[in-house]
Amino acid sequence: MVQTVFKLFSLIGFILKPLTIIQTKGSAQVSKIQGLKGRRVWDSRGCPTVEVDVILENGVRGRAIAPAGASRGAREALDLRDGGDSLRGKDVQTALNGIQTRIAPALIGINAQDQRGVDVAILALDNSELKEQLGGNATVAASLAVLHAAAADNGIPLWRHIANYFQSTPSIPLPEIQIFGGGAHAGRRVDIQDFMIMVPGATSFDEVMEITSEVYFAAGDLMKRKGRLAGVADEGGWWPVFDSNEEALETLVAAIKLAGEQPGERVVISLDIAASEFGKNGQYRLALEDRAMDSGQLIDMLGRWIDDYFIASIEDPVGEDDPEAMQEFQRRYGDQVQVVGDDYLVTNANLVKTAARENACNALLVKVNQAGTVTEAVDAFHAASEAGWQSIVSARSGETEDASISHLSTGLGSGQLKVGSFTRSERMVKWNECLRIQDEEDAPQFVGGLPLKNTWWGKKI
Ligand code: 2PG
Ligand code: MG
Repeated sequence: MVQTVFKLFSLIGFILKPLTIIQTKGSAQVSKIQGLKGRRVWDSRGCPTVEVDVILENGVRGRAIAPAGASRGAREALDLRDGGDSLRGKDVQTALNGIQTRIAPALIGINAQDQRGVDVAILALDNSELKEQLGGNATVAASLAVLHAAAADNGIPLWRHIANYFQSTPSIPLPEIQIFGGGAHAGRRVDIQDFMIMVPGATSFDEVMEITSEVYFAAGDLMKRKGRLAGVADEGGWWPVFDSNEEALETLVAAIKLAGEQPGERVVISLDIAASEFGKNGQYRLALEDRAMDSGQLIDMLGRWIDDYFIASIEDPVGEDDPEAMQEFQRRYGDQVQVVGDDYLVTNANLVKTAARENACNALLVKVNQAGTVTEAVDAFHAASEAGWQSIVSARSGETEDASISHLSTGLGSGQLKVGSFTRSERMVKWNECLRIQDEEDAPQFVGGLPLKNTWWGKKI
């Protein structure tokens, strides 16, 4: 009897072993981490930030840099800064120290191909809710650097490694591109933060770039004609010299027309209201217009804008502390526009699930540094997909030459990518990286068209 059981086990082992070998020969090979090095580098606003180099035992390397937000959600992973007088309190020595003394020792010897295992090991070091001990800037740079090293180790592009590891269908995303900056990215010259365009009518990523270039410079020409050309805001969009928030929308529509496009045909408008920046407890104040309003009045105003200005997507229409108003906005306009949660969801799978249950949004903004690790960000993306939502992978207002998000958006097949405007290299590096990905032999398809049913855009085509 014992012998029969033993034979049975050996037989099962005999069948399973080759399968295991096939599996480990693919993406699951063992590539141990030999070391991690953090260093201070500088971002697009001239502020210090964290870069991490990972080296594997076989000599393969990976590198990533943490971005930094200016309009930050209250529940996102902490951007750990030293405080004090020097460098306006923004130095990152504490975060770097955590990388050297805690993250590196914990990751050495771990298989870089096991991204979830790596991220779990990082999380085990800091059980505070917002990664207050290590800092989200330290954890995100470490987590992303490992992802890069694993891709390099497999000899494949990062987007392909992401698609393999997370079992997704890659695609080249539809960009969301800022034409006018505002809010916290433009000294609060206007209240609304991002005035953007999308080109869902384009047939290729190249065509999106061309049309965006025409619209961007047409907007600059209009500003010049009015004597209002005053440089650019943090993300490269034109500095918003306007008398009202709505004037920015009027100018954007005029710029689309001046560029030879009919608004609502191939080109639509997308806004990030970033309402938490000018409102609390359901009370909002548009400083530019010296106008106070409650949630209902803000929602009414945005509804009118949707009707008047060819808007297809609105991010954070009300404050992150105003869930009833989010639900109300989604209820009233969720079948007309993409309702995106950024500060409201902070790339957190649990918050996405709650919002899906409460029907408070229909799209997620994915920022890896809000979550703090790659795995947590991808978990949030999966939660959004399960809810039937769209996802937009996004940069921060403080950026660098790191183009990981172009690969993340492509690899996950997120459908949309937001990286700021159409000038300044910390932005262009991300758009240009998509062009390079598109040129690869086995490049994925461009998704095109805003995949929303029932938007007025959708009704039009
Ligand atoms: C946002 C981002 C990018 P920040 O709010 O979506 O525009 O801004 O990185 O400052 O949070
Ligand atoms: Mg936002």
